[in-house]
Amino acid sequence: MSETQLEQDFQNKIDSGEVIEPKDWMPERYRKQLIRMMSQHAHSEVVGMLPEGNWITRAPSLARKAILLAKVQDEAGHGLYIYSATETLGIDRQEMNNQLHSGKAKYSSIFNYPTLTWADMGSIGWLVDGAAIVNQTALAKCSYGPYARAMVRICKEENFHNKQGYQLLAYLMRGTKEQQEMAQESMNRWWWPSLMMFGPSDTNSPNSGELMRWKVKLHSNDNLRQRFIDRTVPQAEAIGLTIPDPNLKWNETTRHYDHSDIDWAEFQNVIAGNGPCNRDRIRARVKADSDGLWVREAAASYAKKHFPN
Ligand code: FAQ
Repeated sequence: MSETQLEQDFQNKIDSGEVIEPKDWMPERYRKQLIRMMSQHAHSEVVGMLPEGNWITRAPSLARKAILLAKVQDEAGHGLYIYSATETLGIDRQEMNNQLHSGKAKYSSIFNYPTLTWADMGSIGWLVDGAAIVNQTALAKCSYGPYARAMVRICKEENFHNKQGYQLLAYLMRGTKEQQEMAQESMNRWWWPSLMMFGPSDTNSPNSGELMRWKVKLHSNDNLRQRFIDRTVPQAEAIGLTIPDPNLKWNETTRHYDHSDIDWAEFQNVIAGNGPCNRDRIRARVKADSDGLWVREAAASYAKKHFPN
């Protein structure tokens, strides 16, 4: 069968809602795009452990420490599921890690911001996991089977993360004036970077057209961003937090919130490697990779000896 015919059959399968599995024929470009997007997603989960890990030893109670530990551990698991799903496309984990360390592969811009106060643990859970859920609920229906299946479990866990973050902030908002101010100050810093998680605006998103045609992405960046805003504003209002956007206003005609423009220069600067924590994040990952080398070598040697086939 000619390449053109194979591509046509592939597109027909996608259009009719069939799921693509690792052994199915797929265009090389589909495979490459999935590796790019999924490996970046896996890296985000693992790099995303760093800003929260920063607060484990300083959690204000044993219960909060246990919740935070469980959350950070969940993120490691999410990284593992997505790395494994990406490996079904013919790339191994070390190669993905090398791409992260060299800067060839990106990870989410959001994790280049520092966690300065305890309230940031609430903002990450509520806003960052909240944004991740909106994006990943759609990805759970994407055309590539292993990615979609990984998303189902991840979304369940992210819902727990989201709720604990919201509850943390709600608790602070019922506390002293200082606690309320800490929560609001944290919200002020995390709101705009959370909106940037959805990627550039649709008119500036080079990968969206292809990914939507292949039903990897089911909705555009702006569409998902708007969904996140619409569901988050009433939540903020319910606990007395103010969204740091003077132009935020419910629009009766569109039935969505209008909002100010996003600072795209800041977004581009962060994804180009110049955010407040980019260098620290990569340094930490490179160190973890080299510190863990002996463990990987020992495991490989054990496996070779005891499970030769
Ligand atoms: N940060 O053409 P598009 C989480 C890049 S998981 C950095 O629109 P695309 C869980 C993009 O890669 C969060 N780079 O790209 C958690 C591309 O560059 P490239 C991660 C970004 O792929 C919570 C260029 O800009 N989630 O938070 C970003 O169609 C708490 C052009 O952009 C996922 O990865 C960004 N925000 O759409 C963990 C979900 N946005 O690669 C710990 C899966 C764009 O050509 C604690 N990914 N870029 O050099 C996606 O849905 C998509 O890949 C988008 C980007 C929407 C992120």
